[in-house]
Amino acid sequence: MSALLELTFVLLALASCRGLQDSGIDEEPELVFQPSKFGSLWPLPQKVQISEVSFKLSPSNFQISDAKESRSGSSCSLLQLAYRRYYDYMFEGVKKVDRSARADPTELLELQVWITSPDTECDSYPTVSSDESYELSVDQPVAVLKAPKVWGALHGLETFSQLVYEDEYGAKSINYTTISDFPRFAHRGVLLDTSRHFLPIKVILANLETMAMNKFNVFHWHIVDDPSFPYLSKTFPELSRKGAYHPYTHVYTPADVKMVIEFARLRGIRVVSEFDTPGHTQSWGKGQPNLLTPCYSGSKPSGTFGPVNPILNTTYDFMRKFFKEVSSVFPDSYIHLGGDEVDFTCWKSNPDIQKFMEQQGFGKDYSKLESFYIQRLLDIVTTTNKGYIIWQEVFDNGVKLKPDTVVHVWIGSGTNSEMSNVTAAGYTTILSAPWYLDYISTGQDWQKYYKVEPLSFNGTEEQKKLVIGGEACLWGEYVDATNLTPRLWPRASAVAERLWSAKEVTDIGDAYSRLSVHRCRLVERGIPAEPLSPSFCPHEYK
Ligand code: CP6
Repeated sequence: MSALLELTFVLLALASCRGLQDSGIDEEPELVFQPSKFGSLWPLPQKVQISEVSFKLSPSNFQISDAKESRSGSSCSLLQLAYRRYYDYMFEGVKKVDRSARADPTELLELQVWITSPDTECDSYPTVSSDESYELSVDQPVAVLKAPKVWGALHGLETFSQLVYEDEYGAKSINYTTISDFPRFAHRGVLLDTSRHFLPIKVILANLETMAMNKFNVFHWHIVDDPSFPYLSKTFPELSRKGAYHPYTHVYTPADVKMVIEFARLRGIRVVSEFDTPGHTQSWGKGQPNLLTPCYSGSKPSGTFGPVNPILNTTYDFMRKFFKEVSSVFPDSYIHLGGDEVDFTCWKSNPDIQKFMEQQGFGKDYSKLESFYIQRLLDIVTTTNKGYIIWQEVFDNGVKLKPDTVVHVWIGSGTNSEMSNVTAAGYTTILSAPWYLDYISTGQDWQKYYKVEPLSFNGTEEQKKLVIGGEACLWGEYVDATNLTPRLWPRASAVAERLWSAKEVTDIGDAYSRLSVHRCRLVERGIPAEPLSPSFCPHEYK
């Protein structure tokens, strides 16, 4: 189906259904569906020129291959696997008839992938400073995708696959196109929470695949929390044996974790694990006696437990061993250490903690005790040679942080003073406050996420450079395998474009047109992404 026909269908759908206005955010003017001159590209590349001239693509003649000049040979399995994935996405369901006859002169026969830098990074892990840029030229006789590193090539393959459409006779086509592209922000993440509900590996991998289709590059794995501890630790196997929802079925074994990390790497995605302490740790207490603070009721222990006990040496011995393991299991150079929402009630009730507070001269200020714990934890993690990310409270409490600490802002609006304060203090920052996708309401709330401008806070140019990106968060209280994908997609796609595309890309009508088609593409690729409005997808008629 041609892009034009595809769009006509959507137009018809809109005309026959006047529900769009009702389904939008109340004060929004009605979005009129107008085909974007950028087709269905999502997120929109930095520079795009698409001409009217088109070429045909046939499954039997078309191939993706390494350019002769490419610095990465056929030995780069990351690229070879990506060629296959994208070939399959482009020709899904199209019969491969053997047309050994000459190709049509207007046919595009090849996409050549040319890695230009001597160190292609084929066998490395992506990092926050990876070069993700690429240049794509779709022209006869061959299209060329040029990228310094494999990471840009992966993004370019996704873009190329998004340029392919069906003409009115069902033949695959692509227009003469020139694209030059790179991300606006280096850190573009999605947080999934596998503690409130266990997420089967299959669901995590499907999410990583969808992240790649949206050029996200960080999977923030909020792997454990109060309700369950599904991470199987080799050093402390009791943690998941007692703390997981089920000791065998609801755990991530070392092999599972490896698979997630490799699947993500092959798509240019970093896996940043979060082991949140000292709060949010109820599940840790089940398999690690004496780790949590016993709460008191009057002069007696009440039998309940609070945050990690910060006054025992054994706590720090445990953390040293635990984070030594974590730092070797997860290859990323950052670990997220949490530090959010510490409830002081239990600490206040405990006489030993009260005594310790007095000895240390902390008075009644329990945030000083929290800082005391975090300070020691940061020193421990520093010895593993990892950088760390912490939730904003740790900064707010005045903990002494290494200059390269990343502060994750989750409270307030995008324009909040927290962004000003954190960057004024010289810290690198990630923004999540406006992007809590577990919060749902009726209507097109993707527009609310889309309209956020991450750099709209008060601050100097120097401060704004410290904002390395953001994350869409999908907390797991009401999310499991049954509803994760439609709740996250395509709403997270709005965040993806905000973090990738140029600052000036803010036309909500154009975004709506492209996102509608992008959402149909996700569904066609097997991702059950929810609809934006009353509409239908062209593939429903195949
Ligand atoms: N779990 C953890 C959560 C939240 C946080 N940390 C959270 C708090 C408030 C809202 C949404 C999520 N569920 N560990 C805060 C970072 Cl509105």
